[in-house]
Amino acid sequence: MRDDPRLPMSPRFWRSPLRGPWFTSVLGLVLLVGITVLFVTGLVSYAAYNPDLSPVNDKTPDKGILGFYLFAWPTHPHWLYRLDQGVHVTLGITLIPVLLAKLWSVVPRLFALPPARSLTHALERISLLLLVGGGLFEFVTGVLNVQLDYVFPGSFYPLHFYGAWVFFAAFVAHALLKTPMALRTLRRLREEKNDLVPPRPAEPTVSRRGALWFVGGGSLLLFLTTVGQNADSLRRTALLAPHGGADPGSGPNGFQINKTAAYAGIDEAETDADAWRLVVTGRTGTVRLSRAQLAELPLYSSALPIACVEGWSTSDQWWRGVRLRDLAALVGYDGDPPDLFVESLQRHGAFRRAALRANQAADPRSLLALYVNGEDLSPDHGYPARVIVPAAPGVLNTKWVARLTFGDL
Ligand SMILES: Nc1nc2c(c(=O)[nH]1)N[C@H]1C(S)=C(S)[C@@H](COP(=O)(O)O)O[C@H]1N2
Ligand SMILES: [Mo]
Repeated sequence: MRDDPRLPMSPRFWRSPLRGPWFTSVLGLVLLVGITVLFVTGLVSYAAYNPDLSPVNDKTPDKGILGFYLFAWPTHPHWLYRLDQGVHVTLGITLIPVLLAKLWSVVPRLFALPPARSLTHALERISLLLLVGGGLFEFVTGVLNVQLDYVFPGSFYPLHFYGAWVFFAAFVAHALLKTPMALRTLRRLREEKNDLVPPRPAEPTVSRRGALWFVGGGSLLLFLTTVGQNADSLRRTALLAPHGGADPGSGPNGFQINKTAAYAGIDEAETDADAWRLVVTGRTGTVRLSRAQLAELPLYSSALPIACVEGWSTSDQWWRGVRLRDLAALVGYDGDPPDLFVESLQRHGAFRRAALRANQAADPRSLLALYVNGEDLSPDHGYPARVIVPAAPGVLNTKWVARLTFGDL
Protein backbone atom coordinates (compact mmCIF):
# COMPACT_ATOMS: atom_id res chain seq x y z
CA MET A 1 0.00 0.00 0.00
CA ARG A 2 2.86 2.32 0.84
CA ASP A 3 4.30 2.00 -2.62
CA ASP A 4 1.16 2.20 -4.71
CA PRO A 5 1.17 5.78 -6.12
CA ARG A 6 -2.62 5.60 -6.59
CA LEU A 7 -3.14 5.55 -2.84
CA PRO A 8 -2.60 8.50 -0.50
CA MET A 9 -0.56 6.31 1.85
CA SER A 10 2.18 6.32 -0.73
CA PRO A 11 4.51 9.35 -0.70
CA ARG A 12 4.45 9.15 -4.48
CA PHE A 13 0.73 9.92 -4.54
CA TRP A 14 1.50 13.53 -3.51
CA ARG A 15 3.00 15.40 -6.38
CA SER A 16 2.75 19.14 -5.82
CA PRO A 17 6.28 20.57 -6.01
CA LEU A 18 5.13 23.33 -3.65
CA ARG A 19 5.23 20.99 -0.69
CA GLY A 20 8.37 21.10 1.34
CA PRO A 21 9.82 22.50 4.53
CA TRP A 22 10.07 26.08 3.28
CA PHE A 23 6.38 26.50 2.39
CA THR A 24 5.22 24.78 5.58
CA SER A 25 7.65 26.76 7.74
CA VAL A 26 6.55 30.16 6.45
CA LEU A 27 2.88 29.36 7.04
CA GLY A 28 3.67 27.75 10.38
CA LEU A 29 5.47 30.81 11.68
CA VAL A 30 2.64 33.09 10.60
CA LEU A 31 0.23 30.86 12.51
CA LEU A 32 2.53 30.73 15.52
CA VAL A 33 2.16 34.46 15.96
CA GLY A 34 -1.44 34.73 14.75
CA ILE A 35 -2.92 31.90 16.81
CA THR A 36 -1.14 33.07 19.94
CA VAL A 37 -2.77 36.47 19.49
CA LEU A 38 -6.14 34.77 18.88
CA PHE A 39 -5.81 32.76 22.08
CA VAL A 40 -4.86 35.72 24.24
CA THR A 41 -7.50 38.07 22.81
CA GLY A 42 -10.07 35.28 23.19
CA LEU A 43 -9.30 34.73 26.86
CA VAL A 44 -9.32 38.46 27.48
CA SER A 45 -12.65 38.72 25.69
CA TYR A 46 -14.14 36.14 28.01
CA ALA A 47 -12.87 38.05 31.06
CA ALA A 48 -14.74 41.09 29.74
CA TYR A 49 -18.02 39.35 30.62
CA ASN A 50 -17.06 39.41 34.29
CA PRO A 51 -18.06 35.76 34.69
CA ASP A 52 -16.82 35.70 38.29
CA LEU A 53 -19.36 38.33 39.17
CA SER A 54 -22.62 36.51 38.65
CA PRO A 55 -24.03 33.30 37.16
CA VAL A 56 -25.96 35.56 34.75
CA ASN A 57 -22.70 36.59 33.07
CA ASP A 58 -21.04 33.20 33.34
CA LYS A 59 -21.35 31.33 30.08
CA THR A 60 -19.09 28.42 31.13
CA PRO A 61 -19.99 27.64 34.75
CA ASP A 62 -17.94 24.44 34.77
CA LYS A 63 -14.68 26.03 33.73
CA GLY A 64 -12.93 25.27 37.05
CA ILE A 65 -9.25 26.13 37.04
CA LEU A 66 -9.45 27.26 33.42
CA GLY A 67 -10.82 30.47 34.85
CA PHE A 68 -7.68 31.02 36.93
CA TYR A 69 -6.73 34.07 34.94
CA LEU A 70 -10.02 35.97 35.19
CA PHE A 71 -9.74 39.55 36.36
CA ALA A 72 -12.10 42.38 37.13
CA TRP A 73 -12.74 44.06 33.81
CA PRO A 74 -11.68 47.74 33.79
CA THR A 75 -13.55 50.68 32.25
CA HIS A 76 -10.43 52.28 30.74
CA PRO A 77 -9.61 52.77 27.94
CA HIS A 78 -13.19 53.00 26.72
CA TRP A 79 -12.35 51.16 23.48
CA LEU A 80 -10.73 48.20 25.25
CA TYR A 81 -13.30 45.56 24.34
CA ARG A 82 -13.81 47.04 20.89
CA LEU A 83 -10.10 46.64 20.16
CA ASP A 84 -9.72 43.22 21.74
CA GLN A 85 -12.71 41.62 20.08
CA GLY A 86 -12.13 43.46 16.80
CA VAL A 87 -8.62 41.99 16.65
CA HIS A 88 -9.87 38.55 17.67
CA VAL A 89 -12.55 38.25 15.00
CA THR A 90 -10.81 40.15 12.19
CA LEU A 91 -7.57 38.25 12.67
CA GLY A 92 -9.37 34.93 12.96
CA ILE A 93 -11.12 35.48 9.64
CA THR A 94 -7.93 36.76 8.01
CA LEU A 95 -5.99 33.65 9.04
CA ILE A 96 -8.41 31.20 7.41
CA PRO A 97 -6.47 30.94 4.11
CA VAL A 98 -3.19 30.54 6.02
CA LEU A 99 -4.67 27.76 8.15
CA LEU A 100 -6.05 25.96 5.09
CA ALA A 101 -2.77 26.31 3.18
CA LYS A 102 -0.82 25.04 6.16
CA LEU A 103 -3.06 21.99 6.49
CA TRP A 104 -2.81 21.38 2.75
CA SER A 105 0.98 21.57 2.93
CA VAL A 106 1.21 18.75 5.48
CA VAL A 107 -1.75 16.62 4.44
CA PRO A 108 0.45 13.74 3.16
CA ARG A 109 1.48 13.14 6.76
CA LEU A 110 -2.09 12.43 7.70
CA PHE A 111 -1.92 9.24 5.61
CA ALA A 112 1.65 8.23 6.39
CA LEU A 113 2.19 4.57 7.28
CA PRO A 114 2.90 2.92 9.61
CA PRO A 115 0.54 4.84 11.88
CA ALA A 116 3.15 4.85 14.62
CA ARG A 117 6.81 4.00 14.47
CA SER A 118 7.37 4.38 18.19
CA LEU A 119 5.62 5.52 21.32
CA THR A 120 6.87 9.08 20.83
CA HIS A 121 5.69 9.03 17.25
CA ALA A 122 2.29 7.73 18.36
CA LEU A 123 1.97 10.51 20.94
CA GLU A 124 2.99 13.07 18.37
CA ARG A 125 0.32 11.88 15.97
CA ILE A 126 -2.36 11.96 18.65
CA SER A 127 -1.35 15.51 19.51
CA LEU A 128 -1.66 16.34 15.80
CA LEU A 129 -5.24 15.06 15.79
CA LEU A 130 -6.02 17.42 18.66
CA LEU A 131 -4.16 20.19 16.88
CA VAL A 132 -5.88 19.83 13.52
CA GLY A 133 -9.27 18.90 14.94
CA GLY A 134 -9.08 21.59 17.59
CA GLY A 135 -7.95 24.23 15.10
CA LEU A 136 -10.72 23.45 12.62
CA PHE A 137 -13.26 23.33 15.45
CA GLU A 138 -12.26 26.76 16.75
CA PHE A 139 -12.31 28.39 13.35
CA VAL A 140 -15.62 26.78 12.37
CA THR A 141 -17.42 27.59 15.64
CA GLY A 142 -16.05 31.13 15.55
CA VAL A 143 -17.14 31.79 11.99
CA LEU A 144 -20.57 30.22 12.51
CA ASN A 145 -21.21 32.34 15.57
CA VAL A 146 -20.18 35.50 13.77
CA GLN A 147 -22.06 34.75 10.59
CA LEU A 148 -25.16 32.96 11.74
CA ASP A 149 -25.80 34.72 15.03
CA TYR A 150 -26.04 32.20 17.82
CA VAL A 151 -26.57 28.97 15.92
CA PHE A 152 -25.50 27.30 19.14
CA PRO A 153 -28.16 28.63 21.49
CA GLY A 154 -26.40 29.34 24.74
CA SER A 155 -23.63 26.90 24.03
CA PHE A 156 -21.24 28.71 21.69
CA TYR A 157 -19.27 30.12 24.61
CA PRO A 158 -18.43 26.83 26.34
CA LEU A 159 -17.70 25.09 23.03
CA HIS A 160 -15.37 27.81 21.86
CA PHE A 161 -13.81 28.26 25.31
CA TYR A 162 -13.03 24.62 26.05
CA GLY A 163 -12.07 24.04 22.42
CA ALA A 164 -9.57 26.87 22.71
CA TRP A 165 -7.82 25.25 25.66
CA VAL A 166 -7.59 21.85 23.96
CA PHE A 167 -6.42 23.40 20.73
CA PHE A 168 -3.91 25.70 22.37
CA ALA A 169 -2.39 22.94 24.51
CA ALA A 170 -1.75 20.88 21.37
CA PHE A 171 -0.57 24.04 19.61
CA VAL A 172 2.05 24.79 22.28
CA ALA A 173 3.39 21.24 22.12
CA HIS A 174 3.55 21.44 18.34
CA ALA A 175 5.22 24.85 18.37
CA LEU A 176 7.87 23.68 20.84
CA LEU A 177 8.66 20.71 18.62
CA LYS A 178 8.61 22.46 15.28
CA THR A 179 9.57 26.10 15.65
CA PRO A 180 13.35 25.53 15.84
CA MET A 181 13.20 23.51 12.64
CA ALA A 182 11.04 26.13 10.90
CA LEU A 183 13.41 28.93 11.86
CA ARG A 184 16.42 26.93 10.66
CA THR A 185 14.67 26.25 7.38
CA LEU A 186 13.97 29.91 6.78
CA ARG A 187 17.49 30.89 7.66
CA ARG A 188 18.57 28.17 5.22
CA LEU A 189 20.97 26.76 7.74
CA ARG A 190 19.86 23.29 6.82
CA GLU A 191 19.39 21.29 3.68
CA GLU A 192 15.84 21.72 2.42
CA LYS A 193 14.69 18.18 2.40
CA ASN A 194 12.22 16.25 4.50
CA ASP A 195 9.30 13.90 4.07
CA LEU A 196 7.12 16.73 2.76
CA VAL A 197 9.17 17.01 -0.41
CA PRO A 198 7.44 14.83 -3.03
CA PRO A 199 9.64 12.01 -4.33
CA ARG A 200 8.16 12.36 -7.83
CA PRO A 201 7.11 15.99 -8.16
CA ALA A 202 4.85 17.15 -10.98
CA GLU A 203 5.78 20.08 -13.18
CA PRO A 204 5.35 23.32 -11.22
CA THR A 205 2.44 25.51 -12.33
CA VAL A 206 3.20 28.24 -9.84
CA SER A 207 6.31 29.11 -7.82
CA ARG A 208 6.35 28.67 -4.07
CA ARG A 209 6.51 32.40 -3.68
CA GLY A 210 3.62 32.76 -6.10
CA ALA A 211 1.60 30.31 -4.02
CA LEU A 212 2.40 32.29 -0.91
CA TRP A 213 1.20 35.48 -2.59
CA PHE A 214 -2.01 33.64 -3.47
CA VAL A 215 -2.57 32.67 0.17
CA GLY A 216 -1.62 36.15 1.35
CA GLY A 217 -3.91 37.69 -1.24
CA GLY A 218 -6.79 35.56 0.02
CA SER A 219 -6.08 36.74 3.55
CA LEU A 220 -5.84 40.35 2.42
CA LEU A 221 -9.17 40.07 0.63
CA LEU A 222 -10.86 38.63 3.72
CA PHE A 223 -9.25 41.31 5.87
CA LEU A 224 -10.43 44.14 3.61
CA THR A 225 -13.98 42.82 3.44
CA THR A 226 -14.18 42.31 7.23
CA VAL A 227 -12.27 45.07 8.97
CA GLY A 228 -14.84 47.72 8.00
CA GLN A 229 -17.35 46.33 10.48
CA ASN A 230 -15.35 48.05 13.19
CA ALA A 231 -16.32 51.61 12.27
CA ASP A 232 -19.50 53.33 11.07
CA SER A 233 -17.85 55.07 8.12
CA LEU A 234 -16.26 51.87 6.79
CA ARG A 235 -19.21 49.54 7.32
CA ARG A 236 -20.16 49.60 3.64
CA THR A 237 -16.83 47.94 2.81
CA ALA A 238 -17.51 45.07 5.19
CA LEU A 239 -19.05 42.85 2.53
CA LEU A 240 -18.46 39.73 4.56
CA ALA A 241 -19.74 41.17 7.80
CA PRO A 242 -22.88 39.59 9.12
CA HIS A 243 -26.10 41.43 9.86
CA GLY A 244 -25.97 43.51 6.74
CA GLY A 245 -29.70 42.77 6.71
CA ALA A 246 -31.20 44.86 9.47
CA ASP A 247 -30.69 48.26 7.91
CA PRO A 248 -30.19 50.77 10.72
CA GLY A 249 -31.31 53.58 8.40
CA SER A 250 -29.77 57.02 8.61
CA GLY A 251 -29.89 59.85 11.10
CA PRO A 252 -28.88 59.91 14.77
CA ASN A 253 -30.07 56.35 15.40
CA GLY A 254 -28.58 55.10 12.13
CA PHE A 255 -25.94 52.76 13.53
CA GLN A 256 -25.70 49.02 13.68
CA ILE A 257 -28.65 47.06 15.03
CA ASN A 258 -28.32 43.42 15.80
CA LYS A 259 -31.62 42.56 17.44
CA THR A 260 -34.62 44.74 16.78
CA ALA A 261 -37.32 45.49 19.33
CA ALA A 262 -39.68 43.29 17.33
CA TYR A 263 -37.20 40.42 17.35
CA ALA A 264 -36.80 40.75 21.12
CA GLY A 265 -40.58 40.71 21.51
CA ILE A 266 -40.80 44.20 23.02
CA ASP A 267 -44.39 45.28 23.21
CA GLU A 268 -44.89 48.96 22.35
CA ALA A 269 -47.59 49.26 24.98
CA GLU A 270 -44.99 48.53 27.66
CA THR A 271 -42.56 51.20 26.50
CA ASP A 272 -45.27 53.82 26.29
CA ALA A 273 -44.61 56.92 28.44
CA ASP A 274 -47.72 56.27 30.55
CA ALA A 275 -46.92 52.65 31.22
CA TRP A 276 -43.14 52.44 31.56
CA ARG A 277 -41.49 52.97 34.92
CA LEU A 278 -37.87 52.35 35.83
CA VAL A 279 -37.70 50.38 39.07
CA VAL A 280 -34.53 51.03 41.08
CA THR A 281 -33.88 48.96 44.19
CA GLY A 282 -31.11 49.29 46.76
CA ARG A 283 -30.24 49.61 50.42
CA THR A 284 -32.98 52.09 51.26
CA GLY A 285 -35.76 50.51 49.26
CA THR A 286 -37.27 50.96 45.81
CA VAL A 287 -38.02 54.00 43.69
CA ARG A 288 -40.04 54.13 40.51
CA LEU A 289 -39.30 56.74 37.89
CA SER A 290 -41.09 57.66 34.71
CA ARG A 291 -39.04 58.68 31.71
CA ALA A 292 -40.01 62.29 32.27
CA GLN A 293 -38.76 62.10 35.87
CA LEU A 294 -35.49 60.56 34.70
CA ALA A 295 -35.07 63.36 32.20
CA GLU A 296 -35.41 65.86 35.08
CA LEU A 297 -32.38 64.37 36.86
CA PRO A 298 -28.91 65.73 36.03
CA LEU A 299 -28.06 64.44 32.55
CA TYR A 300 -24.58 63.72 31.24
CA SER A 301 -23.08 62.79 27.90
CA SER A 302 -20.60 60.02 27.10
CA ALA A 303 -19.02 59.18 23.77
CA LEU A 304 -18.91 55.39 23.73
CA PRO A 305 -19.05 52.60 21.14
CA ILE A 306 -21.11 49.42 21.06
CA ALA A 307 -18.80 46.46 20.53
CA CYS A 308 -20.28 43.01 20.02
CA VAL A 309 -18.67 39.63 20.65
CA GLU A 310 -19.41 38.91 16.98
CA GLY A 311 -16.64 41.29 16.05
CA TRP A 312 -18.57 44.31 14.83
CA SER A 313 -18.47 47.60 16.61
CA THR A 314 -19.79 51.10 16.11
CA SER A 315 -17.79 54.27 16.26
CA ASP A 316 -18.31 56.32 19.42
CA GLN A 317 -21.92 57.50 19.74
CA TRP A 318 -23.06 60.42 21.87
CA TRP A 319 -25.20 58.92 24.60
CA ARG A 320 -27.04 61.15 27.05
CA GLY A 321 -28.74 60.07 30.22
CA VAL A 322 -28.52 59.59 33.96
CA ARG A 323 -25.33 58.34 35.58
CA LEU A 324 -25.68 54.87 37.05
CA ARG A 325 -23.95 56.14 40.19
CA ASP A 326 -26.57 58.86 40.57
CA LEU A 327 -29.30 56.25 40.37
CA ALA A 328 -27.45 54.27 43.06
CA ALA A 329 -27.45 57.39 45.23
CA LEU A 330 -31.26 57.49 44.99
CA VAL A 331 -31.44 54.16 46.79
CA GLY A 332 -28.90 54.69 49.52
CA TYR A 333 -25.40 54.55 48.06
CA ASP A 334 -23.90 57.97 48.54
CA GLY A 335 -20.30 56.95 48.05
CA ASP A 336 -19.26 54.41 45.47
CA PRO A 337 -22.08 52.15 44.30
CA PRO A 338 -22.03 48.36 44.68
CA ASP A 339 -22.50 45.76 41.93
CA LEU A 340 -25.59 46.16 39.82
CA PHE A 341 -28.07 43.76 38.28
CA VAL A 342 -29.88 45.04 35.17
CA GLU A 343 -33.09 43.56 33.83
CA SER A 344 -34.96 44.49 30.67
CA LEU A 345 -38.55 44.25 29.53
CA GLN A 346 -37.58 41.30 27.41
CA ARG A 347 -38.97 37.97 28.59
CA HIS A 348 -36.77 35.50 26.73
CA GLY A 349 -33.21 35.44 25.49
CA ALA A 350 -29.85 35.09 27.20
CA PHE A 351 -29.02 38.78 26.96
CA ARG A 352 -32.18 40.20 28.48
CA ARG A 353 -30.30 40.84 31.75
CA ALA A 354 -26.74 41.42 32.86
CA ALA A 355 -24.64 41.99 35.95
CA LEU A 356 -22.25 44.94 36.18
CA ARG A 357 -19.36 45.29 38.56
CA ALA A 358 -19.11 48.10 41.10
CA ASN A 359 -16.31 49.75 39.11
CA GLN A 360 -18.57 49.83 36.05
CA ALA A 361 -21.50 51.30 37.97
CA ALA A 362 -19.17 53.86 39.57
CA ASP A 363 -17.60 55.17 36.35
CA PRO A 364 -19.03 58.65 35.67
CA ARG A 365 -19.32 57.76 31.97
CA SER A 366 -21.64 54.83 32.69
CA LEU A 367 -25.17 55.90 31.90
CA LEU A 368 -28.72 54.84 31.76
CA ALA A 369 -29.06 56.51 28.37
CA LEU A 370 -32.30 58.12 27.21
CA TYR A 371 -30.90 59.79 24.12
CA VAL A 372 -28.32 59.05 21.48
CA ASN A 373 -26.70 61.57 19.15
CA GLY A 374 -29.17 64.24 20.24
CA GLU A 375 -32.37 62.25 19.75
CA ASP A 376 -34.54 59.90 21.74
CA LEU A 377 -33.29 56.35 21.54
CA SER A 378 -35.10 54.54 18.75
CA PRO A 379 -37.13 51.46 19.73
CA ASP A 380 -34.43 49.23 18.24
CA HIS A 381 -31.68 50.93 20.22
CA GLY A 382 -33.47 50.34 23.49
CA TYR A 383 -36.13 53.02 24.04
CA PRO A 384 -37.13 54.07 26.69
CA ALA A 385 -33.69 53.55 28.27
CA ARG A 386 -30.55 51.48 27.84
CA VAL A 387 -27.37 50.93 29.78
CA ILE A 388 -24.09 52.06 28.28
CA VAL A 389 -20.79 51.29 30.02
CA PRO A 390 -17.25 52.11 28.84
CA ALA A 391 -15.04 49.26 27.60
CA ALA A 392 -17.70 46.59 28.16
CA PRO A 393 -18.93 44.02 25.62
CA GLY A 394 -22.19 44.91 23.89
CA VAL A 395 -23.97 42.20 25.87
CA LEU A 396 -23.62 44.27 29.03
CA ASN A 397 -25.29 47.31 27.43
CA THR A 398 -28.81 46.16 28.13
CA LYS A 399 -31.61 47.69 26.06
CA TRP A 400 -35.23 48.31 27.11
CA VAL A 401 -34.20 48.49 30.76
CA ALA A 402 -36.97 47.91 33.30
CA ARG A 403 -35.21 47.33 36.61
CA LEU A 404 -31.91 48.14 38.29
CA THR A 405 -30.99 46.34 41.49
CA PHE A 406 -27.98 47.66 43.40
CA GLY A 407 -26.31 45.50 46.02
CA ASP A 408 -23.61 42.90 46.28
CA LEU A 409 -24.45 40.09 43.89
N1 LIG B 1 -32.50 43.59 26.30
C1 LIG B 1 -31.48 43.29 25.50
N2 LIG B 1 -30.41 44.08 25.48
C2 LIG B 1 -29.36 43.81 24.67
C3 LIG B 1 -29.37 42.68 23.83
C4 LIG B 1 -30.51 41.84 23.88
O1 LIG B 1 -30.60 40.82 23.18
N3 LIG B 1 -31.54 42.18 24.72
N4 LIG B 1 -28.30 42.42 23.02
C5 LIG B 1 -27.02 42.93 23.48
C6 LIG B 1 -25.96 42.77 22.52
S1 LIG B 1 -25.43 41.19 22.26
C7 LIG B 1 -25.34 43.83 21.92
S2 LIG B 1 -24.00 43.59 20.95
C8 LIG B 1 -25.84 45.19 22.12
C9 LIG B 1 -26.07 45.89 20.81
O2 LIG B 1 -27.04 45.17 20.16
P1 LIG B 1 -27.95 45.80 19.03
O3 LIG B 1 -27.08 45.90 17.84
O4 LIG B 1 -29.01 44.76 18.87
O5 LIG B 1 -28.44 47.10 19.51
O6 LIG B 1 -27.04 45.21 22.85
C10 LIG B 1 -27.10 44.37 23.94
N5 LIG B 1 -28.30 44.64 24.65
MO1 LIG C 1 -23.58 41.24 21.02
